[in-house]
Amino acid sequence: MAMKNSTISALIVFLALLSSSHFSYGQLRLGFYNETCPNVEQIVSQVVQDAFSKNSTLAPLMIRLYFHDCFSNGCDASLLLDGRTSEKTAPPNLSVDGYALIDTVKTAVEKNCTGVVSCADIIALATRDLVNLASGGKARYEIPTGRFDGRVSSALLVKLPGPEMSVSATFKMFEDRNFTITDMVLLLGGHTIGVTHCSFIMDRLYNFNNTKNSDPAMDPNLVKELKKDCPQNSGENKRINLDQNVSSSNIVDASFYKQIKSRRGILKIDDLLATDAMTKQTVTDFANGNDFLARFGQAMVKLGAFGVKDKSTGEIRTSCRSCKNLLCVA
Ligand code: HEM
Ligand SMILES: *[C@@H]1O[C@H](CO)[C@@H](O)[C@H](O)[C@H]1NC(C)=O
Ligand SMILES: *[C@@H]1O[C@H](CO)[C@@H](O)[C@H](O)[C@H]1NC(C)=O
Ligand SMILES: *[C@@H]1O[C@H](CO)[C@@H](O)[C@H](O)[C@H]1NC(C)=O
Ligand SMILES: *[C@@H]1O[C@H](CO)[C@@H](O)[C@H](O)[C@H]1NC(C)=O
Ligand SMILES: *[C@@H]1O[C@H](CO)[C@@H](O)[C@H](O)[C@H]1NC(C)=O
Ligand SMILES: *[C@@H]1O[C@H](CO)[C@@H](O)[C@H](O)[C@H]1NC(C)=O
Ligand SMILES: CC(=O)N[C@H]1CO[C@H](CO)[C@@H](O)[C@@H]1O
Repeated sequence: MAMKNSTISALIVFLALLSSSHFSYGQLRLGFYNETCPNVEQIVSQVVQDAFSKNSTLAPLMIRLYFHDCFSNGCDASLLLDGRTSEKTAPPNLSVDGYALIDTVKTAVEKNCTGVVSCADIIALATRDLVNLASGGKARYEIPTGRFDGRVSSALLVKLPGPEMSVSATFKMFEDRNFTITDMVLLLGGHTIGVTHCSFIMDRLYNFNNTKNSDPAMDPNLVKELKKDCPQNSGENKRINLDQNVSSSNIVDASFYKQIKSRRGILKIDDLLATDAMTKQTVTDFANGNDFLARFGQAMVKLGAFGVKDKSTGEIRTSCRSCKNLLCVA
């Protein structure tokens, strides 16, 4: 029962397509709600645009919320669940916010089509729209939908990298989730917008590696400036821009990579990215443009496909803050 060569090659092409589409999207589809909620993307973008015009800090907040939700146990809106020991009560949740915007979007979507659209998809769409708005319309990407909402949310399951981990230890966590080193460099480009609190960099300013000195890897002029904003023993915990280019601190663009190459990275991991042998060439490439905005969008799409729940492992919540399933753990 010999197959013709042409049949075999057609089969190979078919299998390759099947596995590549599986790798990129799994169950997710562009326009998953075409039939069941045709206006969903329009509704999300309307609500998000109104909110952003009043409060642009929603952009960095939501980008970080998306990362934390996806990276820890998959993009399943488990971070949104309220509960005494749910995911949002874990220490790294410090200053994660944007929950109220998701509630507003969910209410608007439910009004139009009830019980159809998952909270996990709302996060992915709202994040996409905010990246677009915060880039002045230059970083628009299509994102597939079809996620279901998780039924498990536990602070004990939260696994996120810390800001003082090495590049290789951080990469281990990305690799475990099938992300490449380039994906990691692109996604850390999320630090082109938003802030950190002084508490995350006090050691770099005052007692790096127990030397009682500042981190020699940081531009000494920047150390001087930051010491003014983050004085020792002040009891304050101010916000510091992650992208130290004053003209683009709140803009999604490639300037973050230029800053970290000039020893002006704020978090230690940002600084290490520019000097570690595994990542420095990629950082240089993105600092020089290299289509960063388009590639950042594709990395966000890939992040959004991680750990997605399906009909049997997830649900469509009515309120993003509470499970429907009685067996839900939150
Ligand atoms: C890989 C290791 C990462 C580490 C260790 C890390 C760590 C941090 C820390 C410590 C902060 C400051 C939090 C605060 O003081 O309130 C922060 C902020 C932020 N992170 Fe990351 N992050 C990482 C990756 C990412 C990724 C992949 C994204 C998005 C794609 C992202 C997006 C953000 C954004 C937008 C902010 C600013 C939030 C705001 O302004 O409210 N981070 N990150
Ligand atoms: C939804 O509609 C868009 C635009 O017509 C199309 O590209 C996409 O493939 C459709 N998706 C599904 C799942 O039908
Ligand atoms: C913007 O929204 C965030 C999240 O809801 C909130 O913490 C912050 O206070 C708001 N800022 C302004 C200026 O309203
Ligand atoms: C959903 O919204 C669209 C346009 O915004 C509108 O035409 C449609 O009637 C709405 N459907 C429901 C059930 O509210
Ligand atoms: C990563 O990819 C491999 C090979 O395709 C697959 O077996 C594994 O389940 C994936 N891991 C995760 C966490 O998605
Ligand atoms: C921190 O100090 C330890 C021991 O003194 C040393 O081995 C290590 O290289 C230092 N790390 C950095 C980043 O300077
Ligand atoms: C700062 O940001 C602007 C865009 O707003 C960009 O043109 C410039 O190259 C950036 N400079 C550095 C040194 O990052
Ligand atoms: C919003 C929220 O749930 N914040 C919690 C973050 O985690 C700390 C403990 O690590 C809680 O005290 C906060 O309530």
